[in-house]
Amino acid sequence: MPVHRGIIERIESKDYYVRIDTNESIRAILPGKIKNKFHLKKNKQSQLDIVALGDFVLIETDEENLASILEIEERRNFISRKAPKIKARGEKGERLEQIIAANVDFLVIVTSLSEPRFNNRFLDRMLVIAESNKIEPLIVINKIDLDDNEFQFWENIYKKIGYFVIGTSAIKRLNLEKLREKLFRKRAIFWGQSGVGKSSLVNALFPQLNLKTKEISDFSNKGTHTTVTSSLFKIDEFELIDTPGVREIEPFGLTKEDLCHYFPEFSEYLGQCKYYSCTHNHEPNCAIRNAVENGVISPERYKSYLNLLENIEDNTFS
Ligand SMILES: Nc1nc2c(ncn2[C@@H]2O[C@H](COP(=O)(O)OP(=O)(O)OP(=O)(O)O)[C@@H](O)[C@H]2O)c(=O)[nH]1
Ligand SMILES: [Mg+2]
Ligand SMILES: [Zn+2]
Repeated sequence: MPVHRGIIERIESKDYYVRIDTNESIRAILPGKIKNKFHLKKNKQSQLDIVALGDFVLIETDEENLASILEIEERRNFISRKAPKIKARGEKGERLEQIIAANVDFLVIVTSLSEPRFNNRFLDRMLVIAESNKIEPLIVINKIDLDDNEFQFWENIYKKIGYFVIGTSAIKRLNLEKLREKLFRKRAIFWGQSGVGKSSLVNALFPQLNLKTKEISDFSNKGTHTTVTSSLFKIDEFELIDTPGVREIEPFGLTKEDLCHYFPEFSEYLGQCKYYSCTHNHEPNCAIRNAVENGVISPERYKSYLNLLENIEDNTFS
């Protein structure tokens, strides 16, 4: 039986679409015995998905050209979040870890200034996910053709921290070449709220994909997601993942102690607080709070930190 190595480019309920070296896409299933083996071997019960988009797998095809997954390779990295509240929970009712994609070079966080409004809490949560998984984030602020009043303000905040920030318009085709250059020979996942223009950007970069985007006049469709399944596309030397819009975003497995390490601009002040176990929330002589008061750390970023910290204290993390 022929065995191939490939990458998972799409998952539709129990069907796994695997792209092999010849660029052919093969539909495969995940046999029960592999599922069990993987659970036992890797103790991954806390994860919702055994096989995720971007995973490298070995598949075997039989005479009828039915394929099954034989092996799942170790992930180089992955993007995950706490599974949405409606999804399956673990044995103790805890929210499981949902893997969005594995083995990526960039997390492209797509935002817009209006329609929908810029949401920096949301962006900061995605940045924390990128930092905690050691994946480089790129911040895209799309729809600059509509409104660029606040653009400079946010660009300054994130550029100062050292992040790559780019303002784009998928419709007016602004700054697309600069973004494309950055993505050359990389595997990048586009992630963000619904309607910010993820699919429009992917289309604008690679018109041959012709992905479905929201109709401008489609008011009946308000609040629903246009993209419903994540897909990995390979075009020449680019690999892009388009994903459905995210409604809520909670990083998985964060601890109070670790959180401050995922705000890069905090790093030079860590260890300088009066109390060794400072949470940088209320304690006197806190180096982080001082830096906020002195205008070195952005108050907006600090608010995002507190907002996440509070979530962890609520014990909503598992
Ligand atoms: N003015 C303007 N409109 C844009 C731009 N990019 C996208 N849009 C519009 O925004 C709407 C949403 O775009 P989509 O690409 O479907 O958004 P999405 O992020 O893929 O949404 P989901 O698939 O639901 O997550 C569409 O009506 C687009 O035409 C832009 O740069 N400027
Ligand atoms: Mg979309
Ligand atoms: Zn402190």
